[in-house]
Amino acid sequence: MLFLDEANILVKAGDGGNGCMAFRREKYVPRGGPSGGDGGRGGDVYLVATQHQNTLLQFSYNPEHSAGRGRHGEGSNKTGADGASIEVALPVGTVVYDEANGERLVDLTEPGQRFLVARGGRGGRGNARFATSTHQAPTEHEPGRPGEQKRLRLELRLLADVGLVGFPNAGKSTLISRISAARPKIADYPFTTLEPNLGVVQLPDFRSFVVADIPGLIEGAHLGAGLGIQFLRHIERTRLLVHLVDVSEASGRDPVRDFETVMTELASFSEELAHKPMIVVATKMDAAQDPGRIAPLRDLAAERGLPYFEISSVTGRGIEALKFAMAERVLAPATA
Ligand SMILES: Nc1nc2c(ncn2[C@@H]2O[C@H](COP(=O)(O)OP(=O)(O)OP(=O)(O)O)[C@@H](O)[C@H]2O)c(=O)[nH]1
Ligand SMILES: [Mg+2]
Repeated sequence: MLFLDEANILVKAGDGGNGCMAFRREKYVPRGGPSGGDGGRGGDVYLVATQHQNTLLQFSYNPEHSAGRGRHGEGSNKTGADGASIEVALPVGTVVYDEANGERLVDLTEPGQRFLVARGGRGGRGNARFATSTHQAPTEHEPGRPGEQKRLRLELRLLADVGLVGFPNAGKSTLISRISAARPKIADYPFTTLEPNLGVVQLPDFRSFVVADIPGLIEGAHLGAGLGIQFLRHIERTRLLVHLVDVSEASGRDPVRDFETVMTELASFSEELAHKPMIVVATKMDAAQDPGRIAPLRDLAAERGLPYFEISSVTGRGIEALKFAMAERVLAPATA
């Protein structure tokens, strides 16, 4: 299954500055030599691959990226300053196409990889450049050349940063629908989710991460019970698992037992998966009045040294705190 994130952006390199026409003013000389300086070069636009972003979401708010223009030349042979170049940071894994002809321009595979995507325009020459022994008072001067401008299509294959695991009906799909734009099917019966859903979670500072909602696990899943465990490969490369446990009365289930069962199934897929960083979440708190169901799960999490949260996707309780706890564990610091 391929989840694609896409964005279209416009990159504009800076125009070159115009060449200047000027003549020296000298005492007693009616017309001095030509002194018009050249225009500065326009800035370039580079694409740079970064590990500090993992979606293209921010480009829907910010589709235009322009480098600085070159300043015009001036008298006294003053060359205009060059325009400032800019770098557009894209997640590692982004493939960049030129919209005009569909050409694949670059595949950003390595962190720090840099690609010159739009070249700044050359500055025009000032009239001082046109002087020769037989042409001592040239008036020719050139305009700056325009900077390159391209419409780009960006494509990124999404990989999940966080995997939601738990029993069927634990509230995984409901949670992803609360924290992202994903709208998976939600229903009051087990195995509602048959295929993984990915959702992009956005933070107020425009950072984002990807959460995978997968089918529920039951006892014996590694032997094929329920939907089996093959779909766990979709969360194999995540950095964090969020383990949802239904603590409501209506479930009639034993939260600690559900937790242990899911852990056993994870371990039978791979030890690595079972030992990934994990957050334990007690779900459906709005429908849980019995502290006798909640406390043992909280204690178990504490015993194992796992962070523990209580949420209700119905009332919204605990959702924001959980979201930030996930972000903290999968995102690099904002400044990096
Ligand atoms: N009261 C209450 N009900 C909830 C809450 N979260 C989910 N539910 C309900 O629990 C049921 C199961 O929710 P889902 O989100 O489909 O559960 P799931 O874990 O995705 O289930 P599977 O896809 O079958 O593995 C639905 O009827 C939800 O409306 C909650 O916070 N409080
Ligand atoms: Mg589901």
